[in-house]
Amino acid sequence: MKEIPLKFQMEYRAVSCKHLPELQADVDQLRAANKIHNNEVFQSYIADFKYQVPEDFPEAKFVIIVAVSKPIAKIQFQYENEAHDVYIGSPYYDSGYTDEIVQESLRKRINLPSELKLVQNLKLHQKLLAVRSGLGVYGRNNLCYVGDMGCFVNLYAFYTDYEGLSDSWEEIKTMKYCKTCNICLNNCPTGAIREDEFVIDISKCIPLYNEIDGIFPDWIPKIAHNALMGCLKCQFICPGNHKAIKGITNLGEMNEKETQMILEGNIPKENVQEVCQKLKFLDPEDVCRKLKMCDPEDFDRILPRLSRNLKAIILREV
Ligand code: B12
Ligand code: SF4
Ligand code: SF4
Repeated sequence: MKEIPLKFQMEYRAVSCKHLPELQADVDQLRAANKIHNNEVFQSYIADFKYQVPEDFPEAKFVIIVAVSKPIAKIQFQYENEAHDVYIGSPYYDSGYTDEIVQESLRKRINLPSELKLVQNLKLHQKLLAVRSGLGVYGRNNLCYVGDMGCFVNLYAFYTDYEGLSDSWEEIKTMKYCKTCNICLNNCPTGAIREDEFVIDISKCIPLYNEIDGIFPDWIPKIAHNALMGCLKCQFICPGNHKAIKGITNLGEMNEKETQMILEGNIPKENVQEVCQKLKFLDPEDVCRKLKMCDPEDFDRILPRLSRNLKAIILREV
């Protein structure tokens, strides 16, 4: 049986399915108050999320929310005799464990009898579930913080028909540091984090634009771009991450030639495998984060995005 490597921390909570209507009510209230932005891309990610017992698994009794530590990564690009440390947000690179491994590890942790099921569900607002279960708390940047792992975690949700779990249910909580802290608000380069409203303005949130193809909107300041994919400005400096930030994964170095190839968006076939391997890049097409490492065969599809994002960081060209 495969297990999550020991260097990663894993925590979980179980929520009885009887709370699903309450979870859905949390989201419905937010929607009714017009706090869920109607940005098309954002809506395409969350439109079919629903807290309800899955139709094809009516025996489900609990939904288990799991957090597994996932440090951010750093890769050094050599360009015109200068070294540029470029960071990659935690969802976008392969750290060595897969959904299947998380699932198997969870089975073992909860001693799931072999005749019972554990079914992953990607169509849930996972942070809310994590916070409601008491596994984590919200930060002002709207991320979910789980103990010493900070917000550098992958979240996973699984339904199970196992009844031998205890129901964990809490009020929605904010991280205690946030009471007296404004750091992320002041450091967000686009003003997505707001003074007077807890829910961030996701239409201003950089990952919404740099995860996908396209030209960056010109209201994003040139100096805002800070990660090969995603954005780390509200996470790097957050006191809630002071322990987790020490565990950055070092992905090594891209030499001058490789950097140039990525900037030009043109990698000869014979180099693709190696570049792909070094970047350990996950397929961002799957926004629900199936954590499938980008296939070298498919790298052509991702390359324009990487090239655009790297140019924005190293050359400040957008
Ligand atoms: C859509 C999406 C995005 C969108 C929108 C982000 C967003 N804030 O919604 C974009 C592309 C911008 C994005 C960016 C990122 N994402 Co994202 N994303 C998702 C996805 C698919 C859905 C999120 C969602 O449901 N949003 C809807 C909003 C409404 O939900 P919410 O933020 O929980 O909102 C709740 C609170 O606002 C609360 N609330 C309302 N009022 C109040 C008031 C108070 C006082 C309190 C305490 C709470 C509260 O109620 C809301 C729900 O009812 C999830 C995966 C999943 N299936 O859940 C990953 C996920 C949230 N993303 C993740 C990550 C890591 C990121 C990035 C950090 C990646 C990066 N490095 O760039 C950034 C962070 C941006 C940010 N500051 O939020 C992780 C988060 C891990 C964590 N520790 O929280 C997830 C869970 C993926 C995963 N499985 O690991 N993401
Ligand atoms: S930077 Fe400060 S306000 Fe923002 S999430 Fe972290 S502790 Fe909270
Ligand atoms: S991810 Fe970047 S743009 Fe989005 S809220 Fe955080 S700092 Fe702002």
